[in-house]
Amino acid sequence: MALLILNISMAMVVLGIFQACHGAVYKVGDSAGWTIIGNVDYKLWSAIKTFKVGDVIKFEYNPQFHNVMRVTHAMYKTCNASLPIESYTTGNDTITITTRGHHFFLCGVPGHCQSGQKVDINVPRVSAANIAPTPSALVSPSTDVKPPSPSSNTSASIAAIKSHDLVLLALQAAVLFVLFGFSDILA
Ligand SMILES: *[C@@H]1O[C@H](CO)[C@@H](O)[C@H](O)[C@H]1NC(C)=O
Ligand SMILES: *[C@@H]1O[C@H](CO)[C@@H](O)[C@H](O)[C@H]1NC(C)=O
Ligand SMILES: CC(=O)N[C@H]1CO[C@H](CO)[C@@H](O)[C@@H]1O
Ligand SMILES: [Cu+2]
Repeated sequence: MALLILNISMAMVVLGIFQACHGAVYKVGDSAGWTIIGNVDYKLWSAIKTFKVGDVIKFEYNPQFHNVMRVTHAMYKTCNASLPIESYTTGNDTITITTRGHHFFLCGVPGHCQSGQKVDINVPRVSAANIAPTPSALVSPSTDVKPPSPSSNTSASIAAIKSHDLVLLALQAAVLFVLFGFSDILA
């Protein structure tokens, strides 16, 4: 019985890690939120993130003073809020990214976009997520590496396998190891 509970809880830990990885929640502006106060650099905020399809973008703000509009690139560039693709006004808006490419958002309150309240959520069209390591790739990493040119292309492809994914796999391996280790002890 204790073993069963242990197995279930371990499975939930693995599942939790998996879900956390495949649908991260990003709060725009972090603790500052969606605002014109404090000159939050939303360009920098998004530039240092690696967004993926399935991620959730969260806008938190006082709906009396701000809103969220998804717009085209041209409207984003010129802060034109006259014909948004989508509008959000709850002050606690969560938007799940379902497609690759750029997703442009701005605040439609006059002057706010011009003050920098706009953000570009970019999911790279060709991303490292496309070449996620498969078990076979991890077991035999050297088979498809060309020996004559180890410099540029090999390092490029290794860098493409995001360390994030490797950490995840290592974590899952560790959890499974603990699971089997405990099973042996209790059995
Ligand atoms: C704003 O965008 C809308 C929709 O694309 C367009 O019809 C309108 O002419 C634009 N206004 C300005 C001032 O650029
Ligand atoms: C926003 O909504 C989520 C649930 O959709 C809730 O858990 C969270 O507390 C809300 N945050 C604020 C600031 O209202
Ligand atoms: C053999 C091979 O794939 N060569 C490629 C190495 O990477 C450069 C660009 O980084 C490509 O131009 C080569 O075709
Ligand atoms: Cu605003």
